[in-house]
Amino acid sequence: MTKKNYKRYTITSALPYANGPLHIGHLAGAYLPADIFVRHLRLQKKDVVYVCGSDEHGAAITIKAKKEGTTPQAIIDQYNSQIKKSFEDFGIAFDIYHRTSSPIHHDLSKEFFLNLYEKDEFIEKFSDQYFDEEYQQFLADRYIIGTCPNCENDNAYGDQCEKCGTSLSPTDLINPRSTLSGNAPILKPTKHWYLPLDKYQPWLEKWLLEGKKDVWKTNVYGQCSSWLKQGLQPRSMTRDLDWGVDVPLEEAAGKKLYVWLDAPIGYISATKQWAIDKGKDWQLYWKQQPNEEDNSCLIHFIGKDNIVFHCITFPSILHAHGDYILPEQVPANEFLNLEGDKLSTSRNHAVWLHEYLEAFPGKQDELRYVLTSIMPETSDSEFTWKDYQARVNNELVAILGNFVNRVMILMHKYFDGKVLGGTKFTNQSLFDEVGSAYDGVETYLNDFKFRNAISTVMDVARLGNRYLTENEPWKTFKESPEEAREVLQNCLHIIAHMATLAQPFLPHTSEKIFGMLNMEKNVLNYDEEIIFADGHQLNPAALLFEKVEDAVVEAQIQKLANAKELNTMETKVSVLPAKENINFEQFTGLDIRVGTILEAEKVAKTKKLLKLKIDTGLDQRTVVSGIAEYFEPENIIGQQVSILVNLEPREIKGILSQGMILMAENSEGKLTFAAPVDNFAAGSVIR
Ligand code: B3M
Ligand code: ZN
Repeated sequence: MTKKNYKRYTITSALPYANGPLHIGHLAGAYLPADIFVRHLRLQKKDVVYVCGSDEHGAAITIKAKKEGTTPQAIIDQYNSQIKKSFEDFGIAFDIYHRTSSPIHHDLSKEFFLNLYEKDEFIEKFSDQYFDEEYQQFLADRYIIGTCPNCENDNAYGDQCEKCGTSLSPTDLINPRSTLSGNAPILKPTKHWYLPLDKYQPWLEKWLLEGKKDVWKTNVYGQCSSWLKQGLQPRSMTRDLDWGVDVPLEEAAGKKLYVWLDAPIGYISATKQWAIDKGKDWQLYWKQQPNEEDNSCLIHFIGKDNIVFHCITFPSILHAHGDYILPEQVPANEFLNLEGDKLSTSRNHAVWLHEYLEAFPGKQDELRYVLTSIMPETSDSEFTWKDYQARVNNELVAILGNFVNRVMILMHKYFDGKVLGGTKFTNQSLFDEVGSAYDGVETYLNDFKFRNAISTVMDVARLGNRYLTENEPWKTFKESPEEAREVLQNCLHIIAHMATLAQPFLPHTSEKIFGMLNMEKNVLNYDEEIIFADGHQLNPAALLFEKVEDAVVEAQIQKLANAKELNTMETKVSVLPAKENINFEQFTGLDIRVGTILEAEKVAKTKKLLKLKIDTGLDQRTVVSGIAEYFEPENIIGQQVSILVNLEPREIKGILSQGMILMAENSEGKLTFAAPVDNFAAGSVIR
């Protein structure tokens, strides 16, 4: 990262959609790294604001509400509080956790839109958009799924393929279908306001391609440059939706701002709210200052699926507006996998933060430690419970916890926990090594190398353990208690510095250590040498970490396996249960024949019905069949079918239907004809 000394920092973490709880992938992706970074800045007494909040708009919310048969408002209220609590539990130290449903956010988003509108930045155009006839609704991007033209993933969304990351328009999809009705949508004209990304392309090339080369992480820079190479297209900033921020134009009644227009503005509105609450000036954190040196350093922490929005779209909006600063850094992480498989909310293949804390109460730092150690900084990484156990037992318990515990126990045993005269490090090489750990952590964090940074902190614990073991105060105590005291007190210095260094990573542990040390401040200045007053009394030793037993880990592995099994069972449940037995007479009572479709036409004012004329071999008769969603009338003339000919005739939509066509239906409701494999004479008996 650029080594400039910034006057101020504006740090953001992606606003999670308030449509589900958080799992370890979220934490490792966008929140832990930001929290560590921010805590580190705060330790250095930097002026920093760290903002986040719930993303409460967009189809992610309305789709969830529809699925659960409730309102979007109920969904966002429920998940906003659950998510907020998880963040608090894990010590993610936001200055504010806000909501995009708040009035201050709606106002600011509209202001942004109008600012660009008045500058004539938008391209206004009518375009054909997908429309679900059954639901009488235009379909937002996320309401359309289809096959990705890039990687052939069958479940790509209208705005993005989550498999290959390509950003898409709904009309790019092959075989699009509506997620509301499952039908193929029709195209209908509607007016929208487009952000001319193509117009900003030359500017982006300069600012990003030239300016961020070797500055941004390679995974981020690489993605951006490949988009720019493909050439940017205008992107619509409005949607035909009934949930979101209103487009502030009379002619746009009923339309909403695109969620990816308003969501990043959520960072700014959150800062505004924080400034109101704290009596600060939000503009110092977001606006360009008269003197460039005074600008705040804006950093967005996100997961890799959000790169395009934070590196291309949002900066373009800020640039078009003109008053705002641009991100210095967007240190996006890659994805975290779980036990050999992608994390998946829908398949419940996840370690949910609230469930983790039920199983491991008070063990936030253990998870923070493991996730930081395996953070997917430059490529996808993997969480396994065995690895969790190994890292907790062999590192936190055996190295860090053990060091602190040994020193505390010995200090109490030999010296009643009283520090005498030992107000300074008396060992220069220890002092130097601890000093270089401070430099190491600093350098690594500036480069967003969280894994290296946390292992540097652990090296301080290793150093302490080695020093203690080499000097054996338990042996020297009898002959020379003063020597033993000196060694142990040097160890106390190491512990206090280690607790300071660890604070951004393991805040709960750091606090516990300072509690044991009975130190008022819970962090040191970086080069603080004098720590303890003569006669300082330590508090009793307390255990920092517990070993994770095999059984505990196995239970977690089993839990994931159970979820997997349940998931496959649920998939199978869509295979209908078997019906009760019938006897042979009942079976032979069914008169099923081969028939041929002679004519087919849609039944007026219905979506599903076709009126068919069938040659049954016995006669030519009319059958009304609910297959119109899957078959065009002209395509099925001549199709052979199986027809139940002795079904009581009945009237459907005013048409007398005589018989029933047999269809196979899969779990998704798709239909296909159950017909003879070879062409057979109409009237042939099926039995
Ligand atoms: N809510 C997407 C996500 O959770 C989105 C991030 C918004 S950041 C401004 O992945
Ligand atoms: Zn794809």
